[in-house]
Amino acid sequence: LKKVADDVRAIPEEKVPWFPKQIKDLDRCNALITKFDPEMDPDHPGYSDPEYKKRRAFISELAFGYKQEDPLPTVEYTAEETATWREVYLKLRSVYPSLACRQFLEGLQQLEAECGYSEERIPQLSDISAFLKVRTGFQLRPCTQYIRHSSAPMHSPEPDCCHELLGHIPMLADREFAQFSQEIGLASLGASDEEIEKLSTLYWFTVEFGLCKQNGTVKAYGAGLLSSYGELIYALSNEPEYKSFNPEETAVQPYQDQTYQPVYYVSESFEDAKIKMRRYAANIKRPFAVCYDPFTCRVEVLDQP
Ligand code: NLE
Ligand code: FE2
Repeated sequence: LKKVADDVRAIPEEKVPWFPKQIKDLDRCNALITKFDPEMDPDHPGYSDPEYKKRRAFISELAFGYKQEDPLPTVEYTAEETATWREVYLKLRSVYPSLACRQFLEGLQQLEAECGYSEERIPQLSDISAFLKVRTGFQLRPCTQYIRHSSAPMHSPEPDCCHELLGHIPMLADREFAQFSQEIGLASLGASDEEIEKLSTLYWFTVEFGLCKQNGTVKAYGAGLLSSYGELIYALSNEPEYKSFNPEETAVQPYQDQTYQPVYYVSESFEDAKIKMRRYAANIKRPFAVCYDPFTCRVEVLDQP
């Protein structure tokens, strides 16, 4: 606490709300609730399966109690869970070469070669975290380690291990994309609720459901597409509407989180998306600026005249 206080001394206190400045501070940000919890949502595929709900609750507890100094939890998956993973993996794997962007395919190939990714077993977080750390500097904290209900392998209303491990991880092995994600995160620190709402919409239409052009064809890079066979096929069919990515407009587009999106945003390239996002973030009004210091792995708060 003393250290945090030292850092903000130069800036009047009321100007800087609390936000995490180092990884350990994320221990205070664990109280995440997902909207599509099977206990509350009658449309959740696991809603009337008490065994499933018990298992899901047990696995999600591992993440709630996690502290930075703890080892990443390992889950012993059951034969039924592994069978769901296999089905999801094989189905998606068969369409990735034609529908996923180049960066995703490269990341997945490396994960298969070096990190034990395969249809045979669900990879564990500690192996993946070590893999990512040397590539892009990203590290994992426990996320949703439970798996979707076996009755609906091609689309889940909530994130699960298929979504995290197949949707997000291969992309986070790409430097340009990892930097793009970091831009959004830094922009959100200490921003107003209204700005955060816009940033989460931007995150939704890029990191989760983004499309990009590659060699004249549209490909998927969003994790919510790359972990859902159903939506991946739909997003790249001629049914949905496409708009070109433009942060000011994208930030206020209403979105769908229960089923497939009616509209997707297409970026010219990651480079282009990153430049546009950086410009957008620079225009967000905050009475201070933030900067990530890679030597201390801390976010520094700078006074802004
Ligand atoms: N619909 C996605 C899937 O089936 O993997 C999960 C969405 C997470 C935002
Ligand atoms: Fe996600």
